[in-house]
Amino acid sequence: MKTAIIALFLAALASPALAAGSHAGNHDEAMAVGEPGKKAQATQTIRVSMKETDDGKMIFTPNTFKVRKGQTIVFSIKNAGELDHEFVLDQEDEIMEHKAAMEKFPEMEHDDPNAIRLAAGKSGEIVWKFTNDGTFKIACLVPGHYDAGMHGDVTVAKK
Ligand SMILES: [Cu+2]
Repeated sequence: MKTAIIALFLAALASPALAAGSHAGNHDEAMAVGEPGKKAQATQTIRVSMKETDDGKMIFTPNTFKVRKGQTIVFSIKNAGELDHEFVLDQEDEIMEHKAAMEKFPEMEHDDPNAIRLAAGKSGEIVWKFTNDGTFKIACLVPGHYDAGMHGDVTVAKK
């Protein structure tokens, strides 16, 4: 009996370690930044454009956001540039980890509720409920784009 319990315990310990090696490993965990929202509960729509600038930068406009804990926001996102861009919303350490993964595997595809990739001229939206206060980031993780300026800050205030 005791052996069986230890085996279960070891199996439970081993699985997160295995999952940590893959990008898909994070998806089942609750995210600090919040959770997918319901559009009917949204209290605000924020329009965001993504593009390259004439002086070689890549930007989100706007790139600072202030919301309140508990709020559901519709991010209405337009790629007004000429390249593919993505809008990824997450906590900073996840963004940086993901950025490094994208630099190694540029063809990586995502199907995450907190991220959207848009081709030039396309629009899309993310409906997001902010369940924690704190400071989070948005970023485009197409290799090189973050470093060209494609990131922004999301401050979630306590109610
Ligand atoms: Cu980009």
